[in-house]
Amino acid sequence: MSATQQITPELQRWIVEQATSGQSPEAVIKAMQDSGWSAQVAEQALEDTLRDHLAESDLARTLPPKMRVPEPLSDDGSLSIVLAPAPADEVRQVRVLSSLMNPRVVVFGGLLSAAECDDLIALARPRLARSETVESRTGGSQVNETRTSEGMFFSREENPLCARIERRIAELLAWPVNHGEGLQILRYRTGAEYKPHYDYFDLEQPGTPALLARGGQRVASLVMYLKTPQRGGATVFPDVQFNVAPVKGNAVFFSYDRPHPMTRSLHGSAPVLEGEKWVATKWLRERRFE
Ligand code: PD2
Ligand code: ZN
Repeated sequence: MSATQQITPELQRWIVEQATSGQSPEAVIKAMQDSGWSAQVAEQALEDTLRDHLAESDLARTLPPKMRVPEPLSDDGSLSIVLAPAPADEVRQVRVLSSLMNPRVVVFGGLLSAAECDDLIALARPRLARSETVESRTGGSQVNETRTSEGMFFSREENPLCARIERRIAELLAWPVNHGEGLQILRYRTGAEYKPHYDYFDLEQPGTPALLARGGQRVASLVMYLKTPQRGGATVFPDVQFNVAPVKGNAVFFSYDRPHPMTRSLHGSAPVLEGEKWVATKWLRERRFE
């Protein structure tokens, strides 16, 4: 094809416009020939452009619809967010350490105090059990080899510490406390990991409708680090090769506006190589979660 016969985005738009306004392929090719295109190149351009256009619109039809997601308060490029004191809390300056748009990931510094991290661990420790993952085939849960941590769930606002942290998160992310699940605590001993996965519920699985009945989809996750391991244990986003260091008091937020891999929200916990890692995970739902 000569340099004068490049299929530019403008030409592609024009071809799609002609086709969708009812012009026959012959008329489109004739018009292109009249403006200097060879018949063969014009036919090829028409075929390629319409095939790509159809593939895109098929994808748009089969994608689950977009949902509203939480967005960290005033993430306008400022490097810290001042949270007004919620009841029983004090003014808190949370640092924005990193921010990515696609996938949407924000790393916060200083979300929890050292004492809050220690207290959550102390409350959770006696209740730890081998972690289970939500089993979306049935809507129940099961022990899973991809997740070698131990964990427990607090119910929402189960104690004053959980309630205070939940109010802080609600303010930071502008998402109501009652749209969140209770905090999940995980302990990873040396060697433990959580293989890459998505946190949203898979629409293909038969157990998903039962999970969605209680508050709709998960639309965002906040993983808060309660104990820094000596080595390893980063939270990883393999699609964009982005790793977050698990530093006590810090947190990583990520959202997914549809239950689809195109959100690039695949994430996992790299194995802890030395020491122990503890986290608290908060999942946020579309609607009120009861
Ligand atoms: O502990 C983590 O870094 C981690 C990684 C992936 C936690 C979760 N997922 C989770 O709780 O869903
Ligand atoms: Zn996860």
